[in-house]
Amino acid sequence: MRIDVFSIFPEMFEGPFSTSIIKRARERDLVDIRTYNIRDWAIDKHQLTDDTPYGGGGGMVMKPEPLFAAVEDVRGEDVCPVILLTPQGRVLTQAVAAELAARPRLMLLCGRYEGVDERVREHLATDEISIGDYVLSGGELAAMVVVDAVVRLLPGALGFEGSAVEDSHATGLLEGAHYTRPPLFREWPVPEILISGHHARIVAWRRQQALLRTLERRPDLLATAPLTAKERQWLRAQGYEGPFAEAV
Ligand code: 9D3
Repeated sequence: MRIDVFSIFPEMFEGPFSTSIIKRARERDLVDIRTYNIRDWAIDKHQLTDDTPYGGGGGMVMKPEPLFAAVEDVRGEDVCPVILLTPQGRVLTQAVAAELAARPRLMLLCGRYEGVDERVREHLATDEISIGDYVLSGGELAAMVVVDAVVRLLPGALGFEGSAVEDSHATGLLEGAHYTRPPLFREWPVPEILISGHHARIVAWRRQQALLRTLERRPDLLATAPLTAKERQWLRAQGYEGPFAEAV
């Protein structure tokens, strides 16, 4: 997969894209990530990438010409999603990450200031993504979140960190507790079941813990999680009164 990222602060990406899973995925050639400075396509002598908004109101808006020139140059004859990171986009979920991970090439555009000229949305971007309902200072951190969520889904990207199919958001549930040595830390023991060696019972206990934690913290997830009839019945007994999706 190839990912091109456009920003006026490309140096922001250095640490996250050179560390841990993304670093290893790049070394294994699972992903070719390139960052570009939009300013390199600015035409005027001051290399301006922003300007004042028509109609007034203060703040600055990203100019369309450098963004169009940068994307068109780098894209060449290729057709690929051009994703604008914006608070107005569809919200990133695991399903969106999986959809993007299936594409051979992505382009990510990071806005700054109050936003980008509307013609970028209308005629350059093919998709708009937000990472949630809070205000960031620009699209860069959002682009890093998108890249991280996508790259770890690429086959071969995860090593002993575990399998992406067992991720809490792949089961549709939150995960239960995790423990490691020592078996007794201060006066707090590891649950006896985990030390018992009864693998089938441990699997069942973990599933129950995941269901309980989801019920306590994110009951909204139970509406769409794949659950067996027994699990639904058990959740009802625990007091869950919300909806369930189709049975599995
Ligand atoms: C005054 C209105 N603001 C909208 C809430 C303007 C504004 C604030 C922050 C416009 C852009 C930004 C910068 N944020 C992003 O570019 C951004 C973002 C975000 O702020 N939250 C969640 N996801 C994203 S993706 C890009």
